[in-house]
Amino acid sequence: MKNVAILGSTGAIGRNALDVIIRNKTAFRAVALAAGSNSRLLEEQVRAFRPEIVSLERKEDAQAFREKIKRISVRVTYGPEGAEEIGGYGNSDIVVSAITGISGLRPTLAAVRAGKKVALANKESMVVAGSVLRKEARISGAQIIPVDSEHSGVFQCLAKEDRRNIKTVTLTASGGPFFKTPLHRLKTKTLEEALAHPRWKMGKKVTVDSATLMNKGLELIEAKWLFDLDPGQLRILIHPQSIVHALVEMRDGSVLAQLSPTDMKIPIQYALTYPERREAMVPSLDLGQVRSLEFYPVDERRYPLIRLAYQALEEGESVPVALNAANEAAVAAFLAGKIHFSDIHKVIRRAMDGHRKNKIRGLEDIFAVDRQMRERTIQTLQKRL
Ligand code: MN3
Repeated sequence: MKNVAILGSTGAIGRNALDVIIRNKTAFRAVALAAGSNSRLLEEQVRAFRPEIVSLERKEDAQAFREKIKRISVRVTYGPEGAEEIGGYGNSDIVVSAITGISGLRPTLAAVRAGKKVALANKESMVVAGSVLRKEARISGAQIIPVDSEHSGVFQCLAKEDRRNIKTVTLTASGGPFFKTPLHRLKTKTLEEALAHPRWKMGKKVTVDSATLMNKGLELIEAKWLFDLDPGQLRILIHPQSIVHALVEMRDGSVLAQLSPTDMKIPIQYALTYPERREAMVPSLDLGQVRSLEFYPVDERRYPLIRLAYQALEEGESVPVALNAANEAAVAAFLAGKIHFSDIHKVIRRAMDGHRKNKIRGLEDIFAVDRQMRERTIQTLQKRL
C-alpha cells in the first residue's frame, strides 16, 4: 500500500488522480489533500477518502471547513504553508503535484526535498525552477515522474534507451480550439470559445494556454529539464487527434512514439504505479476507428507566442521565469474579461521587451523576477485600456 498526497485535489488532475486511487484501492490510499477554494468538493473528498490532513487556500475557509467536518478526525490547515506541509507530509510515499502556476512551486519543492516520488503535473514549477528541482532531487533521492501526457510519452519511450542515442524529441499539440479559425477572426474569439478545448478536459489556465500554444512552449522548457535535453533537440508538431503524445527520434533513424486514448487517467495512473503497470480504466485505443492521424508544422502567425517560448528555452536563467509570469498575468486578465484573446500575446511581448536577462541563483531570485514581471504585465495591460 502506498500513501498518496495530492496538491490540487479539487482541480482536474487531482480529481482524476482520486479516481485512479478509488479504482486501485488495494494499492493506494489518499492521506493528504491540498485544495484551493472549492471547500464543497474537498468536503466530499474528505468523507470519501478519510485523509489525515487537508489544506485550503484561505484561513476563513479552513475555519468554516473544520466546523463542517468536526465529526471526522482530520487536521485542517491553510495558506501557502498549508500546501507546503501537504507537499512534505511525513506519512506520504507519493506526491501528485497538480497546483496550477508558480503557486505550485514551494509545495512541489517540499515534496522533492522530502525525497518523495513526485508525480509532476505542475509544469510551471519545472519551467521556472528546473535547475533547483533537479539539484534538490539529486540530493534527496526524490524521483520525478511526469504526469503531463506528452512528457509521460517521452518518459515511456525512453524507459529502456540510452539517453545519448536521442536525436530529437517532439511534443505534439492539439492546436487548441482555434487551429482552423481564419487568422483575422482570432481577435473576436471569446472566453467561452477559448475554454472549449476540442480534445482535453482541463483547468481554465491550461486550456487558454493550449489555445495560444503557450502550453506547448512551457512544455518544451519542462522537457528540457525532465530529460536533460539541449534546446536544439526539442520540436513541436500540431496533431489535432491528440493520440500520439510524443515522438523520440533515435540517432539510428528509428522514431519511437507513445500513443494512447486522450484521457489524463492514463498518464496519472502510470506515474502512480511506475515502474509497474496496471489495468486501464479507459476503453482501448481503436485506430481502425480513428482512421487517420494528422501532423502539421506550427504556424507562428497563428501562435506568435511560440517564438518567445523558444527564446526562453534557449536563453534560460531569468527568461523562462519572466515569460511564465507575464503569461500567468495576461491569462488571468483574459479570464477576468479585461483583455481580448488576441491581446494576450501582445501584452506578453510588450512586457518581455522590457525584461533584461539575469542570473537565477535560487528561489529568492525566481520569486523576485516573478513579482516584477507580473507587475510589469499588469501595467502594460492597464496602459492598453
Ligand atoms: Mn500536456
